[in-house]
Amino acid sequence: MTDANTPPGVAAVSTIPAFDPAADPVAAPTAGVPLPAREPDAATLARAAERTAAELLAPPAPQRLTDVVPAPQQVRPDPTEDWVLPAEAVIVASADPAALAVATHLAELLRPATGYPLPVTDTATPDPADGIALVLDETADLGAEGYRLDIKTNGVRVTAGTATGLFYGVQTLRQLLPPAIESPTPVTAHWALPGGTITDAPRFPYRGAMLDVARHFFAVEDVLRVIEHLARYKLNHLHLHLTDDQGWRIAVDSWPKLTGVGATTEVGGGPGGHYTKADYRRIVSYAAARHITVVPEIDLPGHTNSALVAYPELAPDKIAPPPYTGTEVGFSYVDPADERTYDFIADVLGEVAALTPGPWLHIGGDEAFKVKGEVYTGFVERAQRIVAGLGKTVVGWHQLAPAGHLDGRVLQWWGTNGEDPTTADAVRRGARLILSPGNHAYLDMKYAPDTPIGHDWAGLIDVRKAYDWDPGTHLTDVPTEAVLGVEAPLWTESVTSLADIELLLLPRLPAIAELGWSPRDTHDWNGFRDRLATHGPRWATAGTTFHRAPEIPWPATPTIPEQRHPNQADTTTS
Ligand code: TNX
Repeated sequence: MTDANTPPGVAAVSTIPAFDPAADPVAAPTAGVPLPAREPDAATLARAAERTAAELLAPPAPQRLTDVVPAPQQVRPDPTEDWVLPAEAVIVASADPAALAVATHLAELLRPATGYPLPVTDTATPDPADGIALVLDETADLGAEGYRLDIKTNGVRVTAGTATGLFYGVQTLRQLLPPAIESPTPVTAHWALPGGTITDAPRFPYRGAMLDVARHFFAVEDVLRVIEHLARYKLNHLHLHLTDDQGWRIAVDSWPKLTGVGATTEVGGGPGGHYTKADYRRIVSYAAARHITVVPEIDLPGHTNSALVAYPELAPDKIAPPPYTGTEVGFSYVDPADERTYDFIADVLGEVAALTPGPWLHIGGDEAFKVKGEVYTGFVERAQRIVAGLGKTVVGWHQLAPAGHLDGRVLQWWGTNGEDPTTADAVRRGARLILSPGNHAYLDMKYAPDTPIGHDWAGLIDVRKAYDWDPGTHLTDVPTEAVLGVEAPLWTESVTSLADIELLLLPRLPAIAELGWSPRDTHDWNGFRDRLATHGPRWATAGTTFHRAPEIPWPATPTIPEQRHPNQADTTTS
């Protein structure tokens, strides 16, 4: 593998299989070169050494075209068309700023590990020419997010009707390169791609994950890392739970004490923190560059202790409660009987809407145990109208269901029992659903009793439990057409670092992503398990923490170092 393509300063070879004496023709005569009964002569030894070297240096077989998560709609392998990315490859895109941005993103993904220059250009009619072409073709009939990926001996072509489709084609392409592509520094490898064609498009338009930045605050950089994980698995929404009892995390100019006072706490007594408007814009644009829409949540009328500490006038008794750093829920609420509360909501939602290019505004609505019956529905209906007045589509937890319908409204269902007549009724009145069943999609649930962090109120969720359900049929009396998609929420009462986040996200996030993207007829636990296993070495190479779930046949290679959480004895036992 002393490759002319190897850039100077390249680190050690990472893809040569570990030397195995049992497979060594010198040490094990049956494996290859027959050795004479007595001492081998020099020529025989030289031939054996040559054979060993050739075997070790032979290019490893490329990934299989089918080893993609989420599973594509259609895969047609053609091993006669395998291709190797050359050092001089050029990435050429259609002459369109968004297509060019995807090409630049691809180059940025491939440059660190390959060390190749991978210049990016655009032209009216892109052609692979032993490189990679990203072709926008509105006549391609691939839908708003679909793509076709053709890998042939003369290069790779990704075709899509939109830049979003090209982006997803690029994510697939990335998974088809060897795991070493995830290395942050140059490595020598045979950058082979399996020949054939993939044609792909998602099952559901909404595929998301939620990060609770209120219970514990996470720096912008951590959120950007989470966005990268979403993008890799073709998720297109990041829901940020921005406010809760333990902290208010988004700057609001018209109510400055929300962050001035309300952001200084978090679960366990840590310092908290908040996003300035510039921070939030940075998150939004980083997400947008990865074709991900941010869904901001301001949780109302409950989960508002941090706001009440800052502005006691919003509290029912007009007395500031003490700051809260515990993990109970359901005790706080803004005063639904005071007009000032609705001024507050209009101001806050107005500023958040102005910062948010996406169509959604999430108003929470969960666990407001002390605001009951008509007072609750009346409050929600006013809040829904405020959102509509801002030109946004309202999203709320499914507790919003009994409130009056408002055009386009979306309920996020987090129940654990699919018999939910109240939600089914709201759907009959026009609501659409995002499914986040607590006992399948809640990433804060433990995998197993010994998972060092997380909850278990909705049960344990191992990878199979996360994977084995159907969003299209999960709720009784709710038709598939009412399901906008799926979302995996990560609540962070027990989560304090990026490593914690990743431990709970991986490998379950890809399972939820597959439910959102892949056609139901590809659903197959055994196949998923095998495809998912190929991602272990990728995460390991990228330095990403993940749970070595015992039900996944991770490849037995030394390329997966143990990823251990500091609190964790051993994640491999259940
Ligand atoms: C319920 S799910 C909550 C959150 C907690 C979570 C812990 C939902 C809408 N509300 O306030 O963080 O359980 O799993």
